[in-house]
Amino acid sequence: MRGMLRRQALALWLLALLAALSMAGCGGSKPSNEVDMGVAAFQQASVSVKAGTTVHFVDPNTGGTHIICVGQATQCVSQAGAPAALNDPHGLQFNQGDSRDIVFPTAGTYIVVCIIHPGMQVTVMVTS
Ligand SMILES: [Cu+2]
Repeated sequence: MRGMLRRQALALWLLALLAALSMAGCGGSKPSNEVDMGVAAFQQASVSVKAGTTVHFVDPNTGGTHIICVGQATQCVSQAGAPAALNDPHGLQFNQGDSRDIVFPTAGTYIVVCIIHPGMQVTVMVTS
């Protein structure tokens, strides 16, 4: 009887430890394919995804209006292999609260800029 109680206590302790570990693993951290927009800056400098998978662009309710595209500085410059939505010369507008999953079909390195906010850019590295 004593031994059984001890085993149960040990099992409970292990369960608690596992729960704590799994919560630590996702304690507020974002998915690795997520790019967040602040008021005037991307919150990540770079993101890496596999070709054919999505980058999750999020403009939170506390963000701002952004117009993003593949480009340089505050200009859209189309690039072979970039997603069509981001190769648009007018860019893709995000308003506060918007989020979009954009598929990057082709391996390469793409600089995504915001044409409203100078210096707002994120490097998307797409691996094969
Ligand atoms: Cu912006």
